[in-house]
Amino acid sequence: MTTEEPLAPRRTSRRRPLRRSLVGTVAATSILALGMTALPAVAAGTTLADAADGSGRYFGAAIAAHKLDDSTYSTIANREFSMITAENEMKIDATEPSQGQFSYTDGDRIVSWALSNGKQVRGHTLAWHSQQPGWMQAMSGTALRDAMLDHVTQVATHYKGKIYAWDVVNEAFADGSSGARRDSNLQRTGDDWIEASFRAARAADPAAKLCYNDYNTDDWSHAKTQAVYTMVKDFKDRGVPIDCVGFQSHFNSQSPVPSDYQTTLQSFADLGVDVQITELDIEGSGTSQAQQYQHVVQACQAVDRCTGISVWGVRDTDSWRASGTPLLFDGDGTKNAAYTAVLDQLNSVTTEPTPTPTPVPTPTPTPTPTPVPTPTPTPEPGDGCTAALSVANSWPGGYQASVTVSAGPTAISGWSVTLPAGTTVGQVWNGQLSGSTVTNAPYNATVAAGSSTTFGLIGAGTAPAPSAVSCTTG
Ligand code: 9MR
Repeated sequence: MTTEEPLAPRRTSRRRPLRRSLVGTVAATSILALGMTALPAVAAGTTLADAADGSGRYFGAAIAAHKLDDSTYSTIANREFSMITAENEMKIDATEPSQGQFSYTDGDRIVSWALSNGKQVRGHTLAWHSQQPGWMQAMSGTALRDAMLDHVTQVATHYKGKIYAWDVVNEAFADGSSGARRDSNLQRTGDDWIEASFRAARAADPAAKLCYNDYNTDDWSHAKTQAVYTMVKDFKDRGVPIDCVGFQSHFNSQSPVPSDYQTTLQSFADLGVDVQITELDIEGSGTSQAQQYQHVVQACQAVDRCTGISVWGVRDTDSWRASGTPLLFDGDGTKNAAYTAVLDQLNSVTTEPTPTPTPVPTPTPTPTPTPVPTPTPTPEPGDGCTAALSVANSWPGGYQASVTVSAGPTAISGWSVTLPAGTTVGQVWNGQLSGSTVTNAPYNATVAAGSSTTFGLIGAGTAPAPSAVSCTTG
């Protein structure tokens, strides 16, 4: 057990690039100078966030706003975690206590604490049968559907640009063997309430990853897992905007980590979505708990699109299941055996840096030729980018399409796509609509030479032909 000490805020984590310091850089450079190909050793991460960052993943936790004043709590949270989820503060009852009156004080506190300490934020959650305010619980039908979509739009807009991923819809499937949707007031507004929520979230914050999040979906053989899989596959097939699936992963002796957990994560990832472990806790203690934690981390590491793991609280005493001591820190803030197992497992997998080509030693220094400046090619009007439209889904009176914007042989730093005259567009994501022109969003202006980016739209009437859209740069 180690006593906790405050450390400086850690850096923001990003997927894939290795951010940890390299041990013995000087020695490694000497080896390369001698023409050998040994890679520099990577320093082991000493915190969960740094250790996870070694393979480009995040390690996060659920945080309660009122506990940030507890210095033991906030010191551990700041030091160990790179992704923050508000445990309750961004739920529907917290953010819209009266219809149309939004309250963001506690959610904002968590988001600004996270961002000012160099962390990212998972938003939890926009549409859920539980923790609804009284006014919403009393609603049904079209009024409820409208209120739900307004809630999704308002909250996602408020936090726009600050959220790594949203749990757009939480826990929409029934437990047991039915494979059915969970009955709820939201479900009774129509089966399409989930996709409608995702579309509204995409329109409000196009840069956030949009996740479906649930529990008891860890065992690949369970009906609930299969039902969620079928829905995600259908969404991908039909172009419903979904980017990730969250596995809450609350485990105990009645519901242990399943042996096919990795198969589950991989199967979802193979649908073309990221997977994330979003609310991990495992009741128990000592070696048995440590081994189960290690198994979970290992399963995530084995799946390339498993982008991160969050535990549901900081210390055992902070947990919604405190009596089961399910977390990585004891009540007094000391690390437990599971902590060490997780840290060691995270450190066992790193994304190696790309080896630098072995330099050939040259005994006599050769004068360096004066570099001849390469003129920057000026793109000709119209040849800097091309655009093609593809219909993902259509229905009587409308359609959903994606438009791929491709750069030619020169990188572009801004683009505009003109839709044919008469096109009526209701919604655009990953782009900004003005009249019949869609220009890049701030985050997808740059497209490398030969690469492409995509935006989406929902239109009325009949979709334009694939080549009826044109692209200009700038
Ligand atoms: O940890 C949360 C607890 O403080 C709340 O009382 C509870 C109310 O529903 O929600 C807990 O968090 C839940 C999460 O939002 C969704 N998955 C299950 C979590 C544990 O119940």
